[in-house]
Amino acid sequence: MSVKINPEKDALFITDPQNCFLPGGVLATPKGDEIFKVLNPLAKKFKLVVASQDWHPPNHISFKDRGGPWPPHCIQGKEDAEFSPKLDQSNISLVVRKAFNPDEEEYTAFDEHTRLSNMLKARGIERVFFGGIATDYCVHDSVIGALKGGLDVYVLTDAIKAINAKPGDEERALEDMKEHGAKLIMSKDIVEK
Ligand code: VGL
Ligand code: ZN
Repeated sequence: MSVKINPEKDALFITDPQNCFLPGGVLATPKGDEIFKVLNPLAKKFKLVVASQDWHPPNHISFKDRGGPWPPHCIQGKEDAEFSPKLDQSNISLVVRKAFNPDEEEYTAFDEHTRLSNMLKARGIERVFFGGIATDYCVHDSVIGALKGGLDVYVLTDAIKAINAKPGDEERALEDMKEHGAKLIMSKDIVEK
């Protein structure tokens, strides 16, 4: 399988490349920082690179003290919520923050708050290539959101990492994205036009 990049019609989407989801962070994905050696060079091949940022207020509904599943993480303005120092930010031209409403969980960056699909389509984007964290939460939900928004979606399986809160979450997320129409590829399948 080889996929040719068309910089006018293709965008790279880097999901939540934040300290809290990387080794040393409160919601670390094992080997999470390995995504950067794939994504940093790849980003140079795209004209439009978008990154999302989980951006919670301190009283967010997803936190355990409010009955949610997670310890406090990605709190607005804190070190934990910053992009990893390993991420080359020089190629990123748009950052989309999400899950900032205290009473709403939001694993997708492609919802009615951001209207991201429409914005990308208005710029001529037809295909979005996904990397980032976490396969079983924000990558999965953003991929489904982008597909529902009418975009063609490619998931870069060597540029994503899972939390795996329950065994098998990663496999189920990959299967579900595929069933919804996402194409699972490796970064080496991408060739420049
Ligand atoms: C995420 C758990 C909680 C993610 C965000 O970015 O996948 N996971 N908040
Ligand atoms: Zn979160």
